[in-house]
Amino acid sequence: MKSYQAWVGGEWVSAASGNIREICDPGNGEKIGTVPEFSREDVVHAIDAARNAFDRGPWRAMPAIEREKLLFAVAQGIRAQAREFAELETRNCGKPLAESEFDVADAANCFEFYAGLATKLHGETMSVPANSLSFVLREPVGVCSQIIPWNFPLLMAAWKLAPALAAGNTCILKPSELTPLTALKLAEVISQAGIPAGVVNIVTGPGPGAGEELASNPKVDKVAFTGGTATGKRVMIHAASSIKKISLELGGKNPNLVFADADFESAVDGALFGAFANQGQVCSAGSRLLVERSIHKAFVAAMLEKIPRITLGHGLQAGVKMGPLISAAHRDKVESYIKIGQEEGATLLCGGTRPNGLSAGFFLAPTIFDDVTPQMRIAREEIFGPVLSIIPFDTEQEAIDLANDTEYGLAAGVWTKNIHRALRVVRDIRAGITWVNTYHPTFNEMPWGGYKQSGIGRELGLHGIESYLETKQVNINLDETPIGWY
Ligand code: TXE
Repeated sequence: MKSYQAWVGGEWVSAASGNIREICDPGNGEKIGTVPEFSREDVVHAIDAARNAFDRGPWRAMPAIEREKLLFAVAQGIRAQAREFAELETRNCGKPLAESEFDVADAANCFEFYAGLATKLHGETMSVPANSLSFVLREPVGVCSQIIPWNFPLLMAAWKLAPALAAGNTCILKPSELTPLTALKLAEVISQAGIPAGVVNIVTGPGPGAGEELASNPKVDKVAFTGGTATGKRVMIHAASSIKKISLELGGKNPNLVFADADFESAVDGALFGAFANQGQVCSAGSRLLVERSIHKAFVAAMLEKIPRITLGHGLQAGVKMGPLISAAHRDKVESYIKIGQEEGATLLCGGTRPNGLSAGFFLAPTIFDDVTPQMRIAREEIFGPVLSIIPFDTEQEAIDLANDTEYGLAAGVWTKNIHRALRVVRDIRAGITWVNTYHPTFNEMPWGGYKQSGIGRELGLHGIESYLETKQVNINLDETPIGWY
């Protein structure tokens, strides 16, 4: 069992108290490492290091092309150890190795995308009414707190750090207390790449305490948060105390709409993958399946036929398609929703139970509820596990209304061969990410984020760097005569 340290001010450090937290492999319950359990005071040191690196360090003033080279070196460092990163990710968060491999490659791509963007940031100039030369400068926001969840530990670290660093900010990143290991390994890569001390700080500790300090400390200029909507609301309240810039990527109860004219086989695959990838622990999971009534029964039957192919097991085992949930407590929460669904009168078609022979890990069989009505809690609340709720519909308008009948607005999928219908539905759905005849692919080039209570702002793409940039107007008087006002 490896004992990890946090990365602060260019040094590996422990908590001042010496407190540690044991990190567990959710696939078998084994302890796989320890990390420091930071207090608020420990976090303050990391914030001071980031503040100092921003105010007095070389990063902000460094030519963009030098920052670009360093970020490319981070991407190369990730690729050079892709196998180690993927295995560590699977051991820490449970997802099948193939999914971790995909995430690791995507994390490297994310650093490359923003490395390239570092040299393309630019201001603008406008013609103004006075005799003045006026232009706009884009500058880094400053010190950024970045708080991320446990479902995509390395990828979320990349989504947060890469744009912030490209823009010239300094960062304090806190991974989830459950999944800190790949973020700490990333700190090794970042230091080897030559990013100056204090520019990136990786702290480990609990949300209440360490996380709250990051969200509230007045020396922090911006908070970027990904996690549950309830926690996001608390982060907003903390950030309000010093009017920090905020960006939030929160939960979803995402509709996946299947019309009778869809390609049947592709839609069945898409419905299952949308719901069960990463054990359903995905903010954009297609957890509400809306199916046109004329194909509803046949569609459900085809899905059930494929369920046995979702092999459960430890993510490092060959052939495994579904790993464990992140923790015993989270599985309890997901199971409580299965009970709620049964009590509400939905029909449990499959799953709902823990699989045989895997009792050491936090496994739960893929679960499908049919005959779900829009008022049921399993149709409205984010369950964040392998639980799919199916709701039939009769008309296109009804499908759109059902899709929008949610406090969330993160993602939505549409399956149809009718291009007119696809575009109408995409236009009318209130969500930040939409898919037509596919579900889940995301690109570093494209903006990611939600409408309504799914968040504020966008990550990724050209939009993703916006929230890491300040905008300054500069007005230069070209007229040498005094103003003579008084
Ligand atoms: O996440 P939290 P939890 C949803 C999902 C899940 C629920 C709760 O429905 O069941 O949230 O999961 C830090 N101040 N999502 O409790 O609390 C915490 O340490 C500052 C959706 O595991 O959102 C971690 O680093 N920070 C989601 C991060 O917030 C705080 C992904 C996320 O934890 C804090 C995960 C506080 N008071 C869960 N409390 C998505 N949208 O992808 C916690 N944290």
